[in-house]
Amino acid sequence: MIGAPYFKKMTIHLENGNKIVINAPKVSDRNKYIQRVKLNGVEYNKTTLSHFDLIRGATLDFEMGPKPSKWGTGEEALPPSITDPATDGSSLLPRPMRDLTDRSEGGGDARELFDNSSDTRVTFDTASPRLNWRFAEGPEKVRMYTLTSGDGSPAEDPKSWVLKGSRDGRNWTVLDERSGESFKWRRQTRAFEVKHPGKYSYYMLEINENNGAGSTTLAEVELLGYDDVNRFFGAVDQLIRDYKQSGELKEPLAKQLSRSLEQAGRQEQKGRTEQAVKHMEDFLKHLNNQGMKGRATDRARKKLAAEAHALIIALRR
Ligand SMILES: [Ca+2]
Ligand SMILES: [Ca+2]
Repeated sequence: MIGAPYFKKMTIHLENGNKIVINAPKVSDRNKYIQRVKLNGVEYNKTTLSHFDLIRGATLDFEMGPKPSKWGTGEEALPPSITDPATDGSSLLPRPMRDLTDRSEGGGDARELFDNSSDTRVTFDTASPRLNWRFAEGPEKVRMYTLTSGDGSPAEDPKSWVLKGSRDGRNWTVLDERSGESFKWRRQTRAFEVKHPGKYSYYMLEINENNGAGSTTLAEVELLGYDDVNRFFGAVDQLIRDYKQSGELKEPLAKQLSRSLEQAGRQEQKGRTEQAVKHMEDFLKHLNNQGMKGRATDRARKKLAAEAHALIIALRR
C-alpha cells in the first residue's frame, strides 16, 4: 500500500541488492497530501505496488501539497483482493509453505508420524532410530521441518539428529544437524529451518541420541516447503488451453504466450532462473500488448497475468 511519505528522501536496500528510492522533496507538516506519484518516472495512480514492481528496485517520486487531491481515487486505484477471485483454490495468494508429506504416502511403517495428529505416535525400540521418507512423485525442496514430541516420558525425546537428503536413496547429503535439543512439554511441535536445502526424493532423519531412554517416541513429523515450480508452469499452461478452448483467448496471442512459457520452462530446466524470468516478462508484455487487445477477454488477461506473476515469484525463490 502507498501512504504519504514522512521524509524528503528515503532509500530501502533490498536483500537482492536492488534498492527502492522514495523522493518527496516538498513534504512538510503542511504539504501532507499526495498530489501525484511517479513510479520509475511514469505517472502512477494506483494505491498499491506489486511485489514484482518492488523486487526489481524502483524509484517513487511523490509530489506533495497542502490539499487532498484526486490521486488514488479512481476505481482502478483500489487495492486488489489478496485472495484470487477464482474459487477453485488453484491460485490463492499468498502461498505459504506447506507440509509436502500431506500430498502423498511415503512414510512406510511410520504412518502415524505423518497422519496430522499429535494424538498418534510411533515408538522405536532404540535410542537412535532412523526415519525415512520418499517423495514418490519426484524430488521436493524441504525448507523447514517440524518434530512433535510424544506424550510419554521426556527421556524418549530425540536430542541430537541429522537430516539427510538423497536423489537415489544411496548417496546421502547432510542438510541439517542439531544437538542438545529438548522439548519443553508433551506433544510440543518445534520447527527447524533446513540449513542446506536442496531438491531430493529421499529424506532421512537420523536420530543419534535421545534423552536417555532405551526407546524413542515422536508424535508427528512434517517436511515443509513451497509448491514445486513445475506446478506453476502447469497451471499457466492449463489456463492457456482452457481459455483457448472457451474462446476467451485467440491466436496469435495464444501462440505467443505458449512460446514464452515454453522458453521459460526450458531455461528453468537448465537452471537459468534469470533467463526464465525474462521469458515470463515477455509473456506479460505479449499479454498487455495493445495491438492484441481483442485477442483475450479481460477476465482471461487478469487471470493469466496473476498466474504469470505467481510463477515469476516461484522462480525467484
Ligand atoms: Ca502432515
Ligand atoms: Ca501422528
